[in-house]
Amino acid sequence: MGKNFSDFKHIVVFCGAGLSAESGVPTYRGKGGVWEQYDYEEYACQAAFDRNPQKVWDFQNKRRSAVADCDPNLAHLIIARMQKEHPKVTIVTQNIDGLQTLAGAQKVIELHGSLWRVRRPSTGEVFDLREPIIVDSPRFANSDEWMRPDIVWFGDNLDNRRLYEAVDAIKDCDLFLSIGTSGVVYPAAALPQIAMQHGATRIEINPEETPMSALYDLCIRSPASQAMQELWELEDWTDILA
Ligand code: BV8
Repeated sequence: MGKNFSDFKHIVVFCGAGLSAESGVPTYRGKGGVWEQYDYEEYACQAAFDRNPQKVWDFQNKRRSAVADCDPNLAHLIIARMQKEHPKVTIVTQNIDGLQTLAGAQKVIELHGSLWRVRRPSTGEVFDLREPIIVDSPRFANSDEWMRPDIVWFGDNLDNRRLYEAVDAIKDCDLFLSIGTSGVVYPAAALPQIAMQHGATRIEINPEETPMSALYDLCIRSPASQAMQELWELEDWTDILA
C-alpha cells in the first residue's frame, strides 16, 4: 500500500492566515487583507504603540471581537485530529487567532504570538486575556502601565525559544505541510528552505502560487479545508507525490 500520513515519522504543519480564511478571519495580504485596510506602521508596530497605545488597542479590540465570532474550520479540525492520532505532529503557526488551539490541538508553536495574550513591558510577564474580549482599560491594575499585545510586530524579534523549537522540529521532520501562507514574512518564510535542506517531503496548500512554491514537491491549489480533507482520506499518496 502506498504512503500516506501514517507512513511519515514526524509531520510539521506550517500555517498562515489562509488556514483561517474559511473561518471568516481576514488574511493579511490580498483582497480584503488586514494590511490593505490598516497601515501596520500606524496600528501594529512598537513605534505606533509607543506613540499612541490607545489607537493600537482600538485596532486590537476590533480584531479580537471579529475573531471571537469565528470558529475553527474543517482544516483546523483535521490538523488537531492528526496531532491526536499520529505519533509526532508539530504545529507551527504564524497565526495569532488561536483557532488551532480551539480546534483541539494539544500544542501549537505560535511564532507571531497571540491576540489572546498581553505582556507587561516592565517585567516581561505574559498573561492570557481572552476575556473580556474588548479590553476597555488596557492598563495593569494600580499602575498606568499599558498592556502590550503579546504579538510579534514588524521589527520585533521573534521569541527565540519558539523559533528554535520550530526549526528543530523542521530539521527532524520527514513531511513539511505548509497551509495558507504567502511566504513573504521572515524569518518564518525561510522555514520551507530548512525542510528542503533536511530532506523532508514538502507539500504546499494554497489556492495561489507563492514565492516559495518552487521549494515544494507538491502544490495543492485548493482551499485548506478541501485540500486537508482530500489528503486525510487519500489512502495512497504515491501518484500525487510522483
Ligand atoms: C524580524 C503581526 C528581526 C500580527 C505580522 C525592515 C525593518 C524591520 C524588519 C524587516 C525589514 N525588512 C524586512 C524585515 C523583516 C520583516 C519582514 O519579513 N518583512 C517582509 C514583509 C519583507 N520581518 C519582521 O519584522 C519579523 N521580525 O525579522 O525580527 C529583525 C528585527 C529588526 C529589524 C530587522 C529584522 C516579524 C514578522 C512578524 C510580523 N507580524 N503581523 C498582527 O498584527 O496581526 S505580519 C503578518 O504576516 C502576520 O504575522 C502573518 O502571520 C504574517 C505572514 O502572513 P501570512 O500568514 O502568510 O498571511 P497572508 O495574508 O500574507 O497570506 C495568506 C495566504 O493564504 C495567501 O497566500 C492566500 O493565497 C492564501 N489563502 C487564502 N485563502 C485560503 C488560502 N490558503 C488556503 N486556504 C484558503 N481558503
